[in-house]
Amino acid sequence: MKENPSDTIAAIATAQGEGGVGVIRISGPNALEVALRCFSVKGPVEERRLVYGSILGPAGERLDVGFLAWMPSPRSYTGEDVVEFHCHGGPLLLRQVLGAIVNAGARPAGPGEFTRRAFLNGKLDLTQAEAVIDIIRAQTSLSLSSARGRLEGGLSRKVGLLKAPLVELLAHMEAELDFTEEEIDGLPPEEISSKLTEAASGVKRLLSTFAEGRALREGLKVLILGRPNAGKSSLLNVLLQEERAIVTPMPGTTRDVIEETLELRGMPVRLMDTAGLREAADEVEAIGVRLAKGRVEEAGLIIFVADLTADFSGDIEILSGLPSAKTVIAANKLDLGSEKISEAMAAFEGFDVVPISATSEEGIEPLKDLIFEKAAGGKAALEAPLGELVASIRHRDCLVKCLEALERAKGAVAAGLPRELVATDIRASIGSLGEITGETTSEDILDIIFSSFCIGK
Ligand SMILES: Nc1nc2c(ncn2[C@@H]2O[C@H](COP(=O)(O)OP(=O)(O)OP(=O)(O)O)[C@@H](O)[C@H]2O)c(=O)[nH]1
Ligand SMILES: [Mg+2]
Repeated sequence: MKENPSDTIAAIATAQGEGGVGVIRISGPNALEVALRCFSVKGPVEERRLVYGSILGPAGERLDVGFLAWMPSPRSYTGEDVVEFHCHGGPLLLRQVLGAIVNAGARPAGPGEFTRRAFLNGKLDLTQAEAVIDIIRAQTSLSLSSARGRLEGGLSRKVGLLKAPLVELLAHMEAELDFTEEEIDGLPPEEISSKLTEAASGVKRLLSTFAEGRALREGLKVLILGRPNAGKSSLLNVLLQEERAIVTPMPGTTRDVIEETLELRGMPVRLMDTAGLREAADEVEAIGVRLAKGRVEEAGLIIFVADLTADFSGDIEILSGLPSAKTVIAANKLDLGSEKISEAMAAFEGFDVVPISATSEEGIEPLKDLIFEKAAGGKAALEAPLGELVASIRHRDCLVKCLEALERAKGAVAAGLPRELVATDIRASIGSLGEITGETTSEDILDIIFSSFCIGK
């Protein structure tokens, strides 16, 4: 995007569609001048107060009556002069008002341009700017809390804490490079190594929050698999608390992939019920089985439903082809087959197994706990505050790059390489942390981030 801070930009800030009130936002050096060309008001326009008046079209005709709010730089969302019009929330009306504002000298804003300006003017760092869109898109209470915590600077603070000791270490080493040995005490290699190890374990701890952060931000895809008649559709219905999928005593009931979303312990979950896995009896079923298997890769978690009243050998065969790290087993029909639990536990050794009954609903709550825990990457990972979770692939990749640079630095110290080389790697690790908060982020990356925003934000 051609970012020119001398442009004054404008966009409809409220959602598309009909609403009680619609807000149009103008930002840039000429915001007030542009606004007053299409707003007639009797009294003075005071800053940070709503003033009532008429909104005028290009020929001076009245388009609407409403309020104008003036927020002069730097105390505004973007840090620039900002003016808002609050008028009736009709889509056509709002387009006409925006047209009048553009006619008066503003340029229509691109996606995320207001937030991009807020970032460039230092009102928000990059993780906070990214959190703005996460707040808008949040579907569940935990997702929202996590985004809110990031907007409040939770993740940035965490990254800052990782960075500070590295900056200190680098400063010391650079001083060593500038002075002779008599003038300054050099750090012993063991001390540099131990500082690097400490930093690396901090980065690893932060990285371990990615599974939960991502699941909260993007939603977790949960695939229900199992042999015909095991009770997959019954489990889907119980989790949704509605009769969504057809359940019959006949094996081969479900043919298509049935997808539904639900909130599980505050986490957004996309559940996929599938056709039972077996040598299909007809072509439709065969397609269903293929579709089910095709979803394994994209699933964040697999619930494999086994039937406690049936023989487990078929299950074991299918399970051998599934990724065990992301598979949990729901041993179903507990109401009929409780005496076979220990047999099931032995047969499914190496997997997490929860005995359940989709009919009596016994075991469903423990199953939900396990799904949540697995999605978050284990119990320990769940302890991090929601606002400090690593939630996006961009953040994860920066941390991985940081870790690689720290490992290189450690290797260089161990190999007795010159301090300049160690310093270069430490500098790179600091740079990767800086990319997370946007201190060292290229224009291209900013383009990618802000292009995913809506216009008007
Ligand atoms: N007693 C008992 N019956 C169950 C339980 N869960 C499912 N059933 C019964 O098992 C039969 C099959 O259930 P479904 O949910 O249709 O099984 P499915 O795995 O979706 O089957 P397909 O779609 O054919 O692969 C139905 O008659 C259900 O009522 C359970 O926990 N206890
Ligand atoms: Mg089914």
